[in-house]
Amino acid sequence: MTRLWSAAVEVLQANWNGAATLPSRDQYPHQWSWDSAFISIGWARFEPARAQQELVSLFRGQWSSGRVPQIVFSADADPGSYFPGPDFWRSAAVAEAPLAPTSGIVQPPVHARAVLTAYLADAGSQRSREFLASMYPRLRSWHQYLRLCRELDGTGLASIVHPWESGLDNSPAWDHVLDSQDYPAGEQFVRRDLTHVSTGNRPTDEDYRAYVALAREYRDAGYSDKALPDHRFVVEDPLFNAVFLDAELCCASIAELLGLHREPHLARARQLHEAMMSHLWDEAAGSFRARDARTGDRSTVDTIGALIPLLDPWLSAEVAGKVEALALSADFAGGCEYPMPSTALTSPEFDRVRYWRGPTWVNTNWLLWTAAIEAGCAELANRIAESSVRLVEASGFREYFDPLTGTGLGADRFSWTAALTLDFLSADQAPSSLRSRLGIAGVVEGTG
Ligand code: 2M8
Repeated sequence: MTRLWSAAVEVLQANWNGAATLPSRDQYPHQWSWDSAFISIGWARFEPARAQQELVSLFRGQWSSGRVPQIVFSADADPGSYFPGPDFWRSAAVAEAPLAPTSGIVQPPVHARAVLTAYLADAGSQRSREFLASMYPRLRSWHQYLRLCRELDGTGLASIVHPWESGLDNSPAWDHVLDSQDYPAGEQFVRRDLTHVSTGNRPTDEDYRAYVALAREYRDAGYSDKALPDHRFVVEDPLFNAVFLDAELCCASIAELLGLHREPHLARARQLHEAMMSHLWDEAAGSFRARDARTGDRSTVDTIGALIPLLDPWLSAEVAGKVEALALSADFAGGCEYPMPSTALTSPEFDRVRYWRGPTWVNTNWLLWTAAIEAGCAELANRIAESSVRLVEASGFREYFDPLTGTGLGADRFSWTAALTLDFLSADQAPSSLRSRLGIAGVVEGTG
C-alpha cells in the first residue's frame, strides 16, 4: 500500500460522521448528493460495505416524488456553519419531503454508476444482492422524477433549474442565462463559504445574489416543477444529460443482474442520445453546449461539460472524434501541465483560480477518464489518470487546483478528491466496462 493510498483512506475515515461522509468538515458539513456518489466509489475500493451504507444513507433524503436532494442536512452540524441551511430550504413544509431536512434542488444523477460500482466490489455476498435489489426501485423513481418533472419543453432532455443543480455552480456555461436578468436583493443573508476559503477562489457576491434569488423563487413556488415554465433559469446541460444517459445504461446493467428487463433503460438512454444530438450538439462550433430551454439559445463557451458526452456509446465516430480532439487540444489537456481545466484555457471567461471558471477538479477528471475508457480513447484516459495522481501527490487532496501550476485551492482534505484518487490508483483492477457488460460496441460509425 502506498503512502498516497493510506493518506486518501485516512481523509475518508476522518470525514465519516457515523452515517455518511462529509465533503469537507469545515466547508461542507452535511451530506451532498453527487459528492456521496463519488465518495462511495472510493469506499468501494477498500470497504464495500461502507460504500453501500453511504448510498443508502443519501437516499434517506429522497422525496416521495423521487427527487434526490442536493443536500441532506446533518443534525450534528452547527446550524450556522453553512448557508443556505435547513431554515432557508424549509423542506419540512413540503408534503413530498422526508423527515430528514434537505434542500429542494438536485445534482447530476451519478448515483446509478455508484450503486453498480458498490455492488460489483462485493458481488458475491448476500448483503450486496440485498443492497442492489433495494436500491434499484429508488434509482428508477429518481430517474422517473427527472423524466416526468424536468423535461419541460418536449426536447426529451432533463432541465436544471438552478446553477447549483449542475454541480458546476459558477461555470460560464450559464452566464448567458444569468446575465440577462436582474436579481432583487431580497432578504439579507450572510455567506458562510468565505469563512475558510479566500474570496478570489469562490463565486462572486453577484453570483450569490442570483443563486439565492433563484432558490427562493423555486422554494416559494413549493418546489413545484409545474411552475417551471415561468422560472427564470431552466437550462439543458450536456454534463447533466450525459450523466443521466450513463445512469440509464447502469440501470440496464443492474436490471440484468437482478434478472429483470433491461430494454426500457436502454430505450431511455437512446432517447437521451437523440435529444442531445438534436439540441445540445452545436454543429457549427463542433461542440456540445448548454441550452437555455426558454429561448433555445446555446452558450458560446467550451467548458468541461462539453466533453462529458463522450460517455454516450452511440456518438458517431465523427462527433466522438471532435470531442476527443477538443479534450486533447490546447484548450484543455494540450495547453496546461495539470488538466482538465473546467473552462477552455483560451476562453476570455477562463479564470485559473475561481471555482468552476477554470480550475481543475478531480471529479470531472474522473468522469471524463471513465468516458474515455468506455470510448476507447486511451491517450486521453492515460493523460488524465497520470496528471490527476501527480496533482494530488504535489498538492494534497484539495477541492480544486490551478491547472497551470497545480497549486491547491479551496477546501483541504476534500472527500471526493481522496475517494477518486483511490479509483485512479486501482485502475488495473477495474471491473469490465459498462459497454462490454451490456454488449454495446464503442463508438459506432454513421449513427448520431
Ligand atoms: C459546491 O457547491 C455548493 C453548493 O451545492 C457550494 O458551493 O456551497 C460544488 O462544487 C458542488 O458541485 C459540490 O457538490 C458541493 C459540495 O462539495 O460544493
